Amino acid sequence: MPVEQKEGKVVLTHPKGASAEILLYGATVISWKSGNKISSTPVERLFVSSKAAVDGSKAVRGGIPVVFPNFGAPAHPEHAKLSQHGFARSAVWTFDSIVMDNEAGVSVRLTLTPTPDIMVQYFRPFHLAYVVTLAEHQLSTDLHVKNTSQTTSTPPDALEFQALLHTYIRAPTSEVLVYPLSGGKYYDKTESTEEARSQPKEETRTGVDVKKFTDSVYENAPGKYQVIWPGGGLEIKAKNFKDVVVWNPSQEAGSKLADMEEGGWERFVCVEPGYVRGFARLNPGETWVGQQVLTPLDGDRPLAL
Ligand code: TA6
Repeated sequence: MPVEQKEGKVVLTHPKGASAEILLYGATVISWKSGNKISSTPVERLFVSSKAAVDGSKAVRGGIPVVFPNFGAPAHPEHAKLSQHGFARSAVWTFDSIVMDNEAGVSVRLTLTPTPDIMVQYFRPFHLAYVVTLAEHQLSTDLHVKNTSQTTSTPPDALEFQALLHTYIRAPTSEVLVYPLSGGKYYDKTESTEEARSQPKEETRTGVDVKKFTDSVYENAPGKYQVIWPGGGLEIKAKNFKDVVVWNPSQEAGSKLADMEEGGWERFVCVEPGYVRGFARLNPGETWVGQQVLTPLDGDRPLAL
């Protein structure tokens, strides 16, 4: 049964054993089990805290939360009433259709349009579609944002937004390295003052570790990343997500998260493709698509990038 809908989630099963589970709440992927070219046995590739709410009571602490229309605290006047990371990860999406179901893989489409709860905090019309595709050794997640405004005002009713896929990669935090960020410009959100947080830094490390509290926003990042640890790894390819965030709260911040399991900060790194520096802008009728493709690596050495 390649696509099953049950208990508020959609379960995808690949003929060769891979699987994925997507909550309709937040369109959050809460599980992705996959083998790789060396070992066909599917293993869980994402981290979800055992204390995470998966009952729709709050955004999931783990998996792949969908962040839209704002990343972090609202910075755009139109987002003033929104909470951190926007409403998409806390809204109930609609299962729209099965896009593909064959030997190559299985793909489903979820949609979100303004609900009454959204409209009390955000006035703009929009249409989101989230297409999740499971292949034998790959998971793709594509976010389609459309400005559905019908007005012909001058200037046109533009939709300005940020978007990010907040991917929690299951990995040994003390040993994981993220490539290739060297030479990139990033903003360090762990700095104690707003002034320091707003000053760009240059990344000098070949492989970025998260051995300490890390919350770095890399602007205009490469768009292809490798997350490597002894004995494992994951490749992330991103399209139109021009930036990438690397986050691990360590015990310092992780122990303060009510839905973070004890020591959970030692078992993941967030590598989050996003459009978060500045705002993407769509005129009426225009659509933007951000894509993330996750592929388990066969070993723990960075492939030629
Ligand atoms: O993506 C990193 C970040 O923005 C951190 O600053 C931290 O707040 C994290 O997201 C988790 O945010 P959440 O609202 O899910 O607790």
